[in-house]
This record gives sequence, C-alpha cells and structure tokens, in this order.
Amino acid sequence: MKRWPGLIKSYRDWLPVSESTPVITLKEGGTPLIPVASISKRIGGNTKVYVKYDGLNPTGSFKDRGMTMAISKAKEEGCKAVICASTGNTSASAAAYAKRGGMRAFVLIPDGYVAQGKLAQALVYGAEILAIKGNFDHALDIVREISDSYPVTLVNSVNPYRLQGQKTAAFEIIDDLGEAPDWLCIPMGNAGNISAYWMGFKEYFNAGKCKNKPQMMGFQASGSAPLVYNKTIIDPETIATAIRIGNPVNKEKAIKAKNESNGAFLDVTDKEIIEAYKLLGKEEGIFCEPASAASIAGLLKRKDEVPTNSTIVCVLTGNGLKDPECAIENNDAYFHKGVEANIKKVASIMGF
Ligand code: AN7
Repeated sequence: MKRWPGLIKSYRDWLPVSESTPVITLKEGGTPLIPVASISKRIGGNTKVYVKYDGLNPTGSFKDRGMTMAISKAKEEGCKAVICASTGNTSASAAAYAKRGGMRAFVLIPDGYVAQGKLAQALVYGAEILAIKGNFDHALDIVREISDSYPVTLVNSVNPYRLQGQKTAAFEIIDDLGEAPDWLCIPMGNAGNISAYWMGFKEYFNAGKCKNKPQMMGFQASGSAPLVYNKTIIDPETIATAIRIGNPVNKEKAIKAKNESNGAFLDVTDKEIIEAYKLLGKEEGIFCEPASAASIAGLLKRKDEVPTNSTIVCVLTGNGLKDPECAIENNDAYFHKGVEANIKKVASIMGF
C-alpha cells in the first residue's frame, strides 16, 4: 500500500505552491469517508449518509488542512513567528505546524472557554498562550491589529492559504464517491471551512471532475448563530465552544456559497447537538466534538427536505477526545463506580 504523503503533495497541482515552497507536513488529509447507517435509516428512502471524519487529522481537527499550507507559505516567506485567535483547534494546529517549521506560535484564546484537550495540545506543542478576558471575536480583533503592526504572520482563516488547504477535503470527497454529494452538511463558526469546501467543489466541477455540485447546508448553535439570524451576536453561548463565535470573518464568502449552491443555513439547539453527539457515539462508534455533531443535528432537523435517493456528507470537523469534559457530562452510559473486585458481584451487575 502506498503511504499517504499529506495533502500538499497529493493535490500539488491544485494549490499555490512551487518547487521552492518548503512543505511543513504531518501527513494531514486523506481522512476516511464513513457510511453511517443509523443516520441514513433515520432519514429514510434510499438516502446514503456519510461522515467525513476530519477529526482523524494529526492534531485532531480539519484545521491541519489549512495549517500545512499557511505554515509552509509562512516558512517560504521567511517568517519567524505566527499568531492566531482561537476557540481551541486553530491554536493546537497552528502550534504544532509552527513548531515543526521552527517558528514561534502565539495564540490568544478566550479565558475559560477552550476545551481541555485543545489547551493540552497548545501547551505541549510549546505555544505562547495568552488567555484573554473576552471572547473569540475580541481575540481576533487583537491578533489582526498585532499582525498588521509587528513581524508575525496571522494564521486565522483570513489568511488565504488556510482556505486553499481546506478546500482539499472537497476534492477527497469527490475522489472517494466518484461524484459530488447532493448535500454537504457542515458546522459554521468563522465560516472559513464552508467557504473552502465550496471553492473546492467549484474547482473540481470546472475541471470536469464531477457533474454536480452539492447544496451547502451550514449549521450553527442557536445561541451563537450570526449567519442564521443575519446579525452579529455580541455574547455568543453554546456547549459547542469551538463555534462560539458571534461575528464570522468569512461571512460574505459563506453567504455566497449558500446562495450559489442553493443551500441553506439553520441553527440547532445545544440539546439537539448533544443528541446527535451521543447518537454517533452509541450507534456508530464515532466520537466527534460537539461542534462537529451540529452537522448531524442539522441534517436530522431538516430531514423532511432531503431529496429522495440522495447522497449526503456531514463533516465531522474535530475529534471527540478534544473535549473530555463534554463527554463525561453528556452520555447515557452505565457507569458503576466502586465495584467490589469479586466475580459474583461483577456478574450480577452484568445481569447474569
Ligand atoms: C471542531 O479553532 O474557529 O466555520 O479558533 O474547531 O471554519 O470557523 C474553530 C472552528 C467547526 C468552525 N468545527 O469552522 C478555532 C475555530 C470545529 C471547529 C469549526 C471550528 P469555521
């Protein structure tokens, strides 16, 4: 079996890289497209639902797709330090790739609102972390100004190389299915990923690699849904801290993706997110983070509008291990504590 060389090498002709670009890679991309029968069954008809499990990237989220590009280009340009604002995953990914490329990584995070796994990663990768008294939107305003004034490269999704790397997920889906899906369901925070997917689908379509393009279905958490309500949310709140964002920087691009694809935006409540999160774990053996489960929650909420015999891909943007606190607080498991180390006792609890 040939080893996966990472997405820059796999899709070199589609990316703005040259022979002189140093490729900083952890072999990201090439993630599996997994059928999820229990979700297909709930939709009914002959609908086939798949998840694009991007939580299997090297740092556990889709951000690695964008970061291999952003950091490789930063390295090419001689950059010594990068900076980002983050709800967690961007900071973990930026730190990993920056360190691999021999750069400093400054990350601004909203104090108290980053899942433990993400924080653990940033710490171990050696990021220089500033937990600020404010939310993601405040942190992003600061890093944009800092990167304008000082010699540090911004690696949030306003950096165009991020979206270039992330568009490869759309290529992979078409390469796997042999055609574009009918719907692409995706959670939205800063709305970079939906914009990148749409760019990827359009590029493959224009090159004759597929006959159709999907409808882009973007989902946000109800307490944090600026794109659904078409207004900035000053105090966004949701259990899905990854998408706790009130003023998405890629808003225009995302609206364009929705309109051009005849797609839709919808919000899902935290309760619906957690139902989908538990369902994927219990019935499919797939553990994603709450933000990612919004794509499944959204699909289930819109199930009456699903075209017949359609193929649907839901993007699972991050790994469930990122947010162990959420998992421990939200599950239907039987968890017997302090059980005596005794065969009879164990058997009786097992119901034998
Ligand atoms: C798991 O890490 O914004 O709509 O700072 O971590 O492209 O912003 C994370 C976003 C979805 C939303 N799922 O993607 C950050 C950050 C997960 C995420 C999103 C994020 P965009």
